Amino acid sequence: SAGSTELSIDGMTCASCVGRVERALKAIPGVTDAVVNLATERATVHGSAAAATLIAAIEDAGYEAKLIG
Ligand code: 9UX
Repeated sequence: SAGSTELSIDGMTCASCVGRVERALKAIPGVTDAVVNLATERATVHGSAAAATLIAAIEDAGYEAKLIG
């Protein structure tokens, strides 16, 4: 695969938030999979999309996101 990106996400409070964020990420060209964990407030995103594009999509969905090491 083209690698993966780890993001921290702020503002998710229920399981439906997880679904919303995963759907937003999977809609981005180049994203092959996205897994969001409510408890850890992190997302693992696989594929070739730029981190800034991922963050913008999460913010458009109503959450805050940051790239983490
Ligand atoms: Mo749940 Mo998340 O009722 O934005 S969908 S809090």
